[in-house]
Parts: sequence; C-alpha cells; structure tokens
Amino acid sequence: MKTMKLCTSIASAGLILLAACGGGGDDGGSADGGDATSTVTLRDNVFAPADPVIGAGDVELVNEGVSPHTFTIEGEDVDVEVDAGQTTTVPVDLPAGTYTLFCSFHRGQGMEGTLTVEA
Ligand SMILES: [Cu+2]
Repeated sequence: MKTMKLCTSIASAGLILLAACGGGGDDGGSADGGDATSTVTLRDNVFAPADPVIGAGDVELVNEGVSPHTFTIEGEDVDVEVDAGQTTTVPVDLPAGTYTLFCSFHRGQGMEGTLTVEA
C-alpha cells in the first residue's frame, strides 16, 4: 500500500512539471514577428523596467504615476509626454543598439535609464 502512494505522488509531480514547460513555450512565439509591441510603465520618477529592452516598433507607454512624465530618448526624435493615468503609443523606429532614456521633468531625480532596442 505504501509503495502505491509513492508512485502516485511521483506521477502528479511529473504532470505539474509538464504543464509548467508547456505554458512557457507559448509566450516565445510572438518574439519573431519583427513588429513587437512592448510596454514601458512610467511611475513617479522611475521607469519600469528601469532599463527597458524593446523591439523596434510601437511601444506602449503607461503612466501609473500621479505626475506627468516623458519618454525621451537622448539625441533622437522621440520625446513624448504622458499625463498621469494615461496610456499612449509611440513608434520607436531606431536601429538596434542602446540609448539613454529619460524623463525631461524628473531626470534630476534619477528618472533615467538605458533603453536597448533589439534587431
Ligand atoms: Cu517623470
């Protein structure tokens, strides 16, 4: 009787493992589209993620803060203001590489990071 219970436990663990693997595989499918849309969240004086990695194309900007913030890429023609609680989309058509990202209102408070554009 004890042996039977052990076998059942192992079988259950295996099923959970299998399910976890299957779920992860589904997400990877959209990465090769070449038209990836990424989301960058703007909070009060931080970007989330702090150093975003995006694909070239449309980037969704979500301001979850109580202040307006900007999504500004240094040296490039990307400078968008997003009011508190608003969401907007900005096309980022830049070559792959790294760029300095900052908020023009709060750069002095550390609202600055590295934006990586992937090919
Ligand atoms: Cu800001």
